[in-house]
Amino acid sequence: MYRRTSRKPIGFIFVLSIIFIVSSFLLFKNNISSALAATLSFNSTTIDSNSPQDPWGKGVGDINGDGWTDLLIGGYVNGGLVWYENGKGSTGSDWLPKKTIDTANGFSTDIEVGDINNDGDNDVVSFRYPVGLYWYKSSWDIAHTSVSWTSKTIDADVQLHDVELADLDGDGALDVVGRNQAEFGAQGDVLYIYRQVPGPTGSDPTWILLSPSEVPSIPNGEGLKIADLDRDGKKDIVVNTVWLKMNYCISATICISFSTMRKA
Ligand SMILES: [Ca+2]
Ligand SMILES: [Ca+2]
Ligand SMILES: [Ca+2]
Ligand SMILES: [Ca+2]
Repeated sequence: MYRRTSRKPIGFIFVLSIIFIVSSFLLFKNNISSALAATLSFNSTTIDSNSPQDPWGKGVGDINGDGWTDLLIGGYVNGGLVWYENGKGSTGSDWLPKKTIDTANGFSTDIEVGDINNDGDNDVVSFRYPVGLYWYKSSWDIAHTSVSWTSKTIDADVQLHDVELADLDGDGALDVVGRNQAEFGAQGDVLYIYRQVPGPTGSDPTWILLSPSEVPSIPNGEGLKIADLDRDGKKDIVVNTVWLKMNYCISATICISFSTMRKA
């Protein structure tokens, strides 16, 4: 007796499955690409058509403490050191006209914002070419609508390309780290670490430059970042191919020490 055999088209189902999987993957990939393309679109906006000339110095930070990030520009040729208030915190406009921090020229490649003297208002740290590292003390009026600035010298003789602020020794006061660059005949293999020694209330801090024996040597180059890489609560220093693990001891004799950690 002839008995009809029911054969499942396994091969056909397999091919269909492969087509489905590949199609799904391509659709997913295209959707992701489209989403990324949409996310990564940028609009160029002119903030100031008459900005300081050769704006080597660029920085961001909340100068007026309204929760909105403001911009800072330092002119090398002219225009001085200025800040642009983010108007979202006041008028609702994007950016307010620049306000001058320092009319001097020669501002170089980095600007940082932080409350150096712990009075509750952010200050500014920057440097000029060929030499000079400064912090600018902010003084606000009672209504906190107008600010004046006083230039304070950290090191009049150092030449830098990068600067960062962090409380390296855990005493609650911001310290300053700087580095030059390997190009243009300069050397970027030295870290300049200035530990802040806060003054009595109302007076300015002093700065202690750590000696070469207290700071590990680093490779030549440029660029600088500070972050707590190993999450031990102590800020570490990152440069090319190396990070310096902070081991501070906070006691009657405050100290800073580093372990050099090279890239694996
Ligand atoms: Ca602001
Ligand atoms: Ca301050
Ligand atoms: Ca400190
Ligand atoms: Ca750490």
